Amino acid sequence: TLYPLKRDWTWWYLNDERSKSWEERLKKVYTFKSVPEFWALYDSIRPPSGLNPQCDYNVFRDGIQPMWEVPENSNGGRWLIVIDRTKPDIVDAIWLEILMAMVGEQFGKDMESICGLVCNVRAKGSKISVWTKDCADDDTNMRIGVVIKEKLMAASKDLPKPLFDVIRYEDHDSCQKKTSSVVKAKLSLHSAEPL
Ligand code: M7G
Repeated sequence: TLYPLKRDWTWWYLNDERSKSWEERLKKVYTFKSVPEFWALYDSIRPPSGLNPQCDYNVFRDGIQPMWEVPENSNGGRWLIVIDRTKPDIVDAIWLEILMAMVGEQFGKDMESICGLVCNVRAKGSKISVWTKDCADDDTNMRIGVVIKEKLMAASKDLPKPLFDVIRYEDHDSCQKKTSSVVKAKLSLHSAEPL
């Protein structure tokens, strides 16, 4: 294979079929193992902005299912970016930037702690998140967050405003038990603060 990736990644799609359970809505799309395979897939499917509300994309390390229940995620958490409902276009830019960073191994030794990337397309404002294995490992999660911030700041340099205001880390456990839409963040990084 030309330009193999260091690891294989699986792209998943969650459809918007209301009559089905969450698990039934989740489908594997394709496992890519090289740079050309990644771009062939990326170019042949809709960007997040083209999906119906309630759909998700997930790109996870091959072998890790994109759900809370599996051992790789059950003690994990996520770096979450909430996208302003009035700026749906920037979802595609943020998605591609973080996707390329992840598939391109930009997180160094912390790649081992990354499970995958999620985009939740929602009418109230879409969300993009990087799932990591251990929600208690603040040092690793902070380093991962700093790389996400650096990539998004670099991608924002010719824009009037940064692509994000804040990214927050929250554990999956609190997201599942949430009673409101607010979950207390363990860590946060702001675009307005120096790197
Ligand atoms: P969401 O899609 O993370 O956020 O969760 P949203 O509120 O912005 O739509 C919505 C619902 O999808 C949850 O309340 C669960 O019913 C289901 N769901 C989401 N995730 C990530 C999982 C998962 O990992 N496992 C299971 N079993 N259900 C999930």
